[in-house]
Amino acid sequence: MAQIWTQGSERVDRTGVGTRSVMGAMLRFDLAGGAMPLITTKRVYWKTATREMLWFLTGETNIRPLVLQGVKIWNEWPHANYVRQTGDAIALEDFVKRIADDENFAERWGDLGPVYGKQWVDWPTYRYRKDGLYERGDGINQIELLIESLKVNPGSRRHIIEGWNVAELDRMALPPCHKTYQYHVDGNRLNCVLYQRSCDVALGLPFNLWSAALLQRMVAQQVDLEPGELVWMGGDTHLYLNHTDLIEEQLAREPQGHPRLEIKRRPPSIFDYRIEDFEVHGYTPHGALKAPVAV
Ligand code: UFP
Repeated sequence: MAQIWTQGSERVDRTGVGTRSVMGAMLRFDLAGGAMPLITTKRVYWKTATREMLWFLTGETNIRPLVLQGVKIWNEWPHANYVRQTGDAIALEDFVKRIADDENFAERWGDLGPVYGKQWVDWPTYRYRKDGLYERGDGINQIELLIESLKVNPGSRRHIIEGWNVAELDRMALPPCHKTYQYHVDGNRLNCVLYQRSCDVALGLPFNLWSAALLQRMVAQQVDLEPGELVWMGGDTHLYLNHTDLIEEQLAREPQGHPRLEIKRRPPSIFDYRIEDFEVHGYTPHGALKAPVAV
């Protein structure tokens, strides 16, 4: 954060807010002993990030299940889309309440398009017919294939989950940021490299790090390996110019404590985890810091 804030180049970005940004960044974390990259210089709502990860794994792309759990992180996008398309300047809170109360409304306006969940567990395929036209084939469950390939062929260099489905980017509310996960078996340890093409370091990164480590822990548990190293790699790694207060406050704070994640049971499959399965010990962060998300 300090490096980007002092040395990053200022650029105009899609949202019009403006950022300071560096291209190409790396962070490494050893997850041995339950250690987690859970930021302590502000409170990170790890349960919210965990609920989002479990939602990805269901293949769901509608915000309604998140809204019903009180998770707000995706609300801005369908709201902005609704306002743009209908011209109805409904307040965000009222929009979200309608998503919760009205299933039909949610179906029409709560979907984010084929984002992470869809691509991870149901990547679309096409079958060409004799007449030259094509029809939908069965979707590909990348997560299931990953678990299988880690078990059957641990030495492979092809253990990848990919979110960047080029053909469907234009239908996604937001093209995937944490787009590529690659796993690597080293003895009894499971390592992971995450490539994130675009990173809002103040608001996005704390979530993205937690979630990547969480997924790595779940995958490791399912294939009977110990969690190893998480290597995070960023493309456009930036701080928004309207996050100044948060950034300066956070940079003035000292990290404190060593949070650990306990997974309390071993569910029968990667798709069977529940929020109650996760407990964090030793998390004593500084207070929460708020800043506006650039939509
Ligand atoms: N962003 C993240 N992490 C995420 C996510 C979004 O940092 O998991 F979904 C940020 C990065 C960027 C913006 O600031 O959201 C996406 O904008 P763009 O698509 O223009 O890169």
